[in-house]
Amino acid sequence: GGPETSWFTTARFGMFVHWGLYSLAARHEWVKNRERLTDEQYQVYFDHFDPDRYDPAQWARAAKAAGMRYVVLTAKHHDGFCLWDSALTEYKVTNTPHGRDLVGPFVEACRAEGLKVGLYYSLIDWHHPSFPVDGTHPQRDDEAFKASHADRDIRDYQRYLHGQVRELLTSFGRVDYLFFDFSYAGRTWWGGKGPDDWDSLQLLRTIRELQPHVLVNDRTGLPGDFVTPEQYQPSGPMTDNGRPVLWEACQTLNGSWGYDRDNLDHKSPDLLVRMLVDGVSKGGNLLLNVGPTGRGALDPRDTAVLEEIGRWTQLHE
Ligand code: FUL
Repeated sequence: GGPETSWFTTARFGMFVHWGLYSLAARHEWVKNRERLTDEQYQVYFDHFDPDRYDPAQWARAAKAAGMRYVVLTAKHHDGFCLWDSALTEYKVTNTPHGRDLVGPFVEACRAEGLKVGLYYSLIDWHHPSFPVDGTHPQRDDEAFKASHADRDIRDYQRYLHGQVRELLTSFGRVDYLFFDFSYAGRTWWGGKGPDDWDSLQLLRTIRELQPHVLVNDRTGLPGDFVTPEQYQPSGPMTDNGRPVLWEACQTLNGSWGYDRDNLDHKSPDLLVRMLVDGVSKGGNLLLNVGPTGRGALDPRDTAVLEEIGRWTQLHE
């Protein structure tokens, strides 16, 4: 058969993990864009990336105890840094001081706790030499940079992205879920990109061929297996042309996806439980985010909230 949806519709609750070089900067995963950092300025995080407290078994236990049934890890976010030993780039964890793949141990830890495995892959890439300098790019206002990189060909990048997705689906065993991020075709002022830019049609074909059961989200610019309202709660069951669709709201704990050290704006466990119940009552899932530190540890403020939520979900298991 095709995409396997039954686990997803009974799971209801999952953990999103945003983790990468930006976790060391500790001020939002869009820091490279927001502060218009150059590759050279951003390199400091690569040179110091050595997550000595990375313990995916602890992440998995925390997710399980909170009542979550799946975990989704950012294998690559918009900054282009890869958490696995990709053969297609040097911009990867195995070339940092840490020197070891992070995705494999993550997958094993989830499996050991009986959790489904999801991977996030950013279509946007602020490091790849062929990714056009569009309105999301950190150097978007640097006219000289733009002029000297005007010949970037997204088809080169397309080959890279397709190759990397193939790696993710052939190196770590079964993957249950893929979250691509994102098409922005409507946003012309960003130099909007859509399915032709990513060759999403071929991408989805490759995915179906390699792992037919995997669920794919709706951000490749083509319809996927589920839709992904971000940081809002839909007002009712979600539909597409009048037909019900699978959906999953993704929500932050404090408005930031990446570790944001000085952000004290956590949602309360009470509010989060209400959001979970609200979504489930409308037929949806909640993918709740945590942002581990640059050293790989869960933020104690996040784990405290997860433990509280767990006290509620355990009553209702
Ligand atoms: C957005 C991204 O730009 C954010 O950084 C985050 O990953 C969120 C889940 O999706 O579109």
